[in-house]
Amino acid sequence: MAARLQASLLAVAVIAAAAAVFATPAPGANYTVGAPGGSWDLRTDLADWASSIDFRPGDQLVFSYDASAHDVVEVTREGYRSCSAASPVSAALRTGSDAVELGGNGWRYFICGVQGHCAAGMKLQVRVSDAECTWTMPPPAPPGAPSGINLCPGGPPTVIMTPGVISHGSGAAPVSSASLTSLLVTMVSLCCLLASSLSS
Ligand SMILES: [Cu+2]
Repeated sequence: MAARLQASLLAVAVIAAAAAVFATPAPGANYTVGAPGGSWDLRTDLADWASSIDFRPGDQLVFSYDASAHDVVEVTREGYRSCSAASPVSAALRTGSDAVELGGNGWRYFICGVQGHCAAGMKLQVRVSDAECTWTMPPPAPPGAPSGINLCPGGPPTVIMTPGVISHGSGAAPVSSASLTSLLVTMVSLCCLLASSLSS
């Protein structure tokens, strides 16, 4: 009986693990800046948008915007902080549909070069990392309490709050389906360990 329970738990774990693999964006994922709720414009909270995505090397940013109103300039960290396009990393993009490859690990910085737009919030910084994150799971927590900690090398720990709210240090963003799946896999794995220790 215990062995049968163990087998079915194992099956669930395998299915959950497979789901996690498919939920993880493949290398070379395309992300349209600000989508789906916003765009490369003056209204979208671009910092909030970027914080909801784990950018990987080989991913692509697509800036889709009104070319008569905006442009895209990749700048240095200093250019980003001072909203200056005077020393760009590369020539300004102006087609209204510009794709930018995200190469290796590190930070990339983009601003709108139109006077005043960067200062008004039209700026984007993204962290590109292939680092795998480590999940730690404390004992079951009551609703509203931390239910897990996501540790990524080079980044601050992300505390997962029940019932499914993710907190990135200061701001908060919805937990992604991939993160939820990771949680599920961890929980199922714990169940399997428990079942095997009970049956032995
Ligand atoms: Cu602009």
